[in-house]
Amino acid sequence: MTEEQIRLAVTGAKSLDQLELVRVELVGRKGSLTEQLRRVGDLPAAERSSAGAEANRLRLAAEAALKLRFAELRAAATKSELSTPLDLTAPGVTLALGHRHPVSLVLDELIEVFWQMGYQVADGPEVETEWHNFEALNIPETHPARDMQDTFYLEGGNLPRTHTSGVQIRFMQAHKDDLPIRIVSPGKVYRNEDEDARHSWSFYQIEGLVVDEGISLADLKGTLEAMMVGVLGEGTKVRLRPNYFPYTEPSVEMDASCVICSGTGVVDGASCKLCSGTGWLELGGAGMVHPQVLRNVGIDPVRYSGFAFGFGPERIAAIKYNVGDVREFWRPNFNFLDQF
Ligand code: FA5
Repeated sequence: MTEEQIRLAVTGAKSLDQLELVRVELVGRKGSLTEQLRRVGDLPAAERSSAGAEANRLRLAAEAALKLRFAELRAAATKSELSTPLDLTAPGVTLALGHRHPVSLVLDELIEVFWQMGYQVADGPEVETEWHNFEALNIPETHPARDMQDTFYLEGGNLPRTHTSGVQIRFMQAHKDDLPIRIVSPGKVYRNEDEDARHSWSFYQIEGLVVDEGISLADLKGTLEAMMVGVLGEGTKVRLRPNYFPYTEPSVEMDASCVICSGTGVVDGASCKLCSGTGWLELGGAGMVHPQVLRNVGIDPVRYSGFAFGFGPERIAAIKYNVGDVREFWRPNFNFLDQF
């Protein structure tokens, strides 16, 4: 190919699209000038130097011509765009507006309830140390409670947190000389789960922690009641059942009265499907902070006591919006999500 042929090909392009085709044909990965340069290596040694110089010269000439033509065509395109009259009657483009995710809606409502009770919102890292996630919460390496929260481990021994309870530890460590503490901490957690309608491998939790002098189980129950009435509505009742967590003593499981059958277990003469006829919905764990956990972070358990709780907002959202499967919240299904 001669320099003249290159010039003709480039100036022959009448639009930016055509010019792009010419560019690919000449200097693209499989373009003729690129090939020419590549073939230089196959020539006898005596010819290589002059053939290489010629191939380079043509390639540089092509690139310069392409650059010049690009500037000309761009300027022409801008000029023609500016001279086209603006049609003010043309229909507008509808912008798709995003909206809050149902789990965020529930978290916001919960935070609002706690904010009114004087709580502050605390944050914690999603990648947590084993010590904060387990050991400081009385769950040593060999403790069977680790099985309930099986997870993935990262190099160096850290892990994607399995619950938000590690934030209790971090916050108490940072504020042990600045009591009382009243916090909630929403965030994502990760577990190696067998997924089903009530379990996904990554989900949200909202943790709560209060530490002060004279805090009792009655304070915990009153707080949980206020929380559930705030999110599920007036008349919602709360029931505490004995449970076990290594970091609370005593530990409880909290049930709220069913929003569908109002705690009767019966709808239209049949057993309520949402609560399986029990009248109660299991929503989270709670308890009085274990004295050893207070000691672990340097707080005197003789003088201070506290309560903590951890809830799953997906489960609350599923109940509030009557969604049968918590995994639905995290599928990329806009038909579902656009309902909120
Ligand atoms: C805990 O995670 C404790 N850390 C809660 C706690 C905090 C107890 C403070 C005492 C003091 P549990 O594993 O039960 O407990 O989870 C708490 C809530 O998270 C459950 O009630 C449920 O609402 C939600 N949850 C648990 N696993 C899943 C899952 N796989 N998918 C969706 N939600 C889940």
